[in-house]
Amino acid sequence: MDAEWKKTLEDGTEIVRTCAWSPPGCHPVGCGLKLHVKDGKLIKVEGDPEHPVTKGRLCVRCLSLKDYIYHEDRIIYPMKRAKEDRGLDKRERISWEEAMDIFAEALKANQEKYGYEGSCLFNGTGRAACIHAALGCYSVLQSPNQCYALSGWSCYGPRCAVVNFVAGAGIPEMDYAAGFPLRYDDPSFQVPNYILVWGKEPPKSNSDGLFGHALIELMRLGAKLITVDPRMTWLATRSHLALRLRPGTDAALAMGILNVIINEDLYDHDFVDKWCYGFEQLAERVQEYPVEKVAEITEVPAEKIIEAGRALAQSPSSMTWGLSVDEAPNGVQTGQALMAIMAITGNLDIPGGTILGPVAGLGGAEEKDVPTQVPEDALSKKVGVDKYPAVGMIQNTVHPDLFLECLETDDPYPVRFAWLQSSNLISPTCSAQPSRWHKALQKMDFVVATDTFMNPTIMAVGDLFLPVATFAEGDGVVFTHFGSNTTNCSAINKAITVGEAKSDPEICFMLAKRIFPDIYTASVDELVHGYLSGLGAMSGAQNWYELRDIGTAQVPVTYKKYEKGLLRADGKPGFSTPTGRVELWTTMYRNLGDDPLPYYFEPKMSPSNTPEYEFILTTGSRRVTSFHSEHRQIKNLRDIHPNPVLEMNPADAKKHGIEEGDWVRIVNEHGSARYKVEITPILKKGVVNAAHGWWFPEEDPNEPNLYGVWKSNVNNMIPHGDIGKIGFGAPFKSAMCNIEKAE
Ligand SMILES: Nc1nc2c(c(=O)[nH]1)N[C@H]1C(S)=C(S)[C@@H](COP(=O)(O)OP(=O)(O)OC[C@H]3O[C@@H](n4cnc5c(=O)[nH]c(N)nc54)[C@H](O)[C@@H]3O)O[C@H]1N2
Ligand SMILES: Nc1nc2c(c(=O)[nH]1)N[C@H]1C(S)=C(S)[C@@H](COP(=O)(O)OP(=O)(O)OC[C@H]3O[C@@H](n4cnc5c(=O)[nH]c(N)nc54)[C@H](O)[C@@H]3O)O[C@H]1N2
Ligand code: SF4
Ligand SMILES: [Mo]
Repeated sequence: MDAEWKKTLEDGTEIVRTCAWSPPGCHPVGCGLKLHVKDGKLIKVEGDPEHPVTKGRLCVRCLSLKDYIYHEDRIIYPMKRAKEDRGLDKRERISWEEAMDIFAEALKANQEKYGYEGSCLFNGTGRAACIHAALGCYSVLQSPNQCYALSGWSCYGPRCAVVNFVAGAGIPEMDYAAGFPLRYDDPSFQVPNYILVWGKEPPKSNSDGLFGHALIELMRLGAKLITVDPRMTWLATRSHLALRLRPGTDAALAMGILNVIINEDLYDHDFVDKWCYGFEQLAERVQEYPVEKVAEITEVPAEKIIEAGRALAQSPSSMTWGLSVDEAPNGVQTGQALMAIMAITGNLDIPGGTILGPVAGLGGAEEKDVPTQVPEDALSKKVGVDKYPAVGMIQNTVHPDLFLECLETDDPYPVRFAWLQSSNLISPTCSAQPSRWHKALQKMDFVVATDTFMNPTIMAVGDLFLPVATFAEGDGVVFTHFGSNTTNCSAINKAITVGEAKSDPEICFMLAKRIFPDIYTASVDELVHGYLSGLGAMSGAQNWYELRDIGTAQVPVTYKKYEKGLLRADGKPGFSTPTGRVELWTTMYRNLGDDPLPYYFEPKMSPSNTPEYEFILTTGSRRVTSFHSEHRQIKNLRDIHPNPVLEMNPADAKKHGIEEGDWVRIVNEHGSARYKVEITPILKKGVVNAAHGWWFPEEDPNEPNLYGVWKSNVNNMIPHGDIGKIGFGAPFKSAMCNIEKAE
């Protein structure tokens, strides 16, 4: 890459090279951008052709960045509202000085009354903010209660737990040569024969740091896809095999594929002998899943299951697994079986295979270089980790379902100070049964929010609004896969200033200096860049400024790390598990009270368990025009998808006399929601797919309407607490419902 991060043209226009993260929302792909700035204003955004992975490609959200940044509704100054005015569209501009005073006084009052554990911080997903959440929660609030409120911690956390327990490693990802300067031409890389794309739609989601377009590049080089998805997605139509399963039956399908690989003796005997533990027990368990039975459970034809097993045994083959593994109470078993497929076929950590990462969490360990931490006695009070230690171990946060119960009942103790750091949880986003969270949050003595726009959650309960900078307005770092299996680490460069908005790390250190003036004596700028230098260390750069000059540092993959002693703390070959091997029979599952071998169970709500419902309800498949509840106010994005859509198969629609564009009400025992029907053959018969994240910025913001947040709130139909044994996974991708025509 060009060594200059900023250039000035003759007419005074500055061109700032940077990489994207959030806000506005995205996962850490870190797409390369060139921001054109004239007279301090962003005038144009283009892709950076020099970025080694994204090579100038951008999606519509980054191309709309200007509209987001300069939107008339954006809040760019600190605001306060009196507690008695909660739920009313009132606010008053204040200075940062006053805002910090209000914050510090409220926190102090809360700590005096309820202790360090009496406060909490909510973070959403995958954004830059989730990396900084630990700083805000553990170092500013000194509270143990960092909360990702999605029932069953159903995003990324379950997959992290699976790999950690099964292979003692960080998140696995398909090899797409992202860390090599020569990319696919690197002599050590091999194009995979098959790529298993499980419950994931990377061209739309670019999730977890995977650049979705890489799948298309690999297809062009000859790789064939096997997609596992109830919807016939764009990728599925281009797949060698499209396995259209019944939602929620993933674990059964994975066991069926294992049955084929083992019974047809297609597995890699050498790898299994040297590096796996519990193969005999797994071989016995898969006998309970003959393909005919699996075909019946999953609705995937037996011959396709057989073909998938035979294909994946052709090494190198790889896997990329998605949110559908997490958003199911049976998900950690699905993940365990998928890891077993990759392991016994010898596809782990080989060129063109599924690459393992070093262990590192998303929910984040405490930032050790920061001097203030949670006091020991408060740390041991983290809510819910006694019952679900896996969540505490892997994510280092509270257990979301138990935290809601804690807020509702004050058991084990009252929590009365909340920081909505990056979550709009009462919208159909980061919660099951958001109306319960709404009520629970109303009990707070004080709520501070750091965000870019007003949203239903902040409108309902926020007392203080601290305006956050977009990624174009502050320095930062972005690394793929949240530091776990990172192939690229890039600098985010401040190009413009908008109002008085500050970046998340700036806000954290401003507050830290206000609360602990004797401890944080350096300037905010020094504190922020010292902290960013630490976060960017995996790039190999000495400090953040060096990373800025590099732009995007590639972190080359080392293959077969298990042979080289690179996965274990003691430097010995093998895996960082109790047996030193990939545990097909998983000690940690057993220790946590679950079955050590993978198994399938029918979802609680399913055609056989709840026959009163006609449709399987899956939700939330991504659309490029929005990130969860974000972007609804950006006109050119909203114009593409103006309404909350329910996808329905033509035969199902016909049976109910429903026509394209009709409004319907989806209903179950937990709630109901209003949706506009899109009739499409991509959806399996008997399955409907509801979009999530909907609220209506153009509607009345005041309680009880709250921008219409309850109208199309599909999450009110997802039960609270229907989670897996070790605390992970909830049925966001496989609930049940009936459908009625609506006005
Ligand atoms: N039904 C259903 N519900 C789902 C899902 C589904 O598939 N189906 N998916 C779930 C998943 S996987 C997730 S992760 C959750 C997401 O849930 P949330 O993370 O709560 O998503 P948002 O509602 O977009 O809220 C994020 C808020 O943070 C702000 N924000 C964005 N980036 C930043 C940042 O860097 N800093 C700060 N301070 N603020 C920022 C945004 O403006 C927005 O208001 O939704 C879940 N909800
Ligand atoms: N544009 C955009 N990108 C995003 C987000 C966004 O809101 N907008 N959100 C981000 C976040 S936080 C996340 S976690 C990721 C998620 O991104 P992905 O991991 O790609 O997951 P989804 O898009 O939720 O769903 C992927 C596919 O799963 C299928 N599916 C539904 N039910 C099932 C099932 O039971 N089993 C199987 N096997 N498949 C099923 C859906 O049809 C869909 O095609 O996306 C991230 N990227
Ligand atoms: S995936 Fe799209 S929104 Fe996300 S950083 Fe890349 S171009 Fe921007
Ligand atoms: Mo997510």
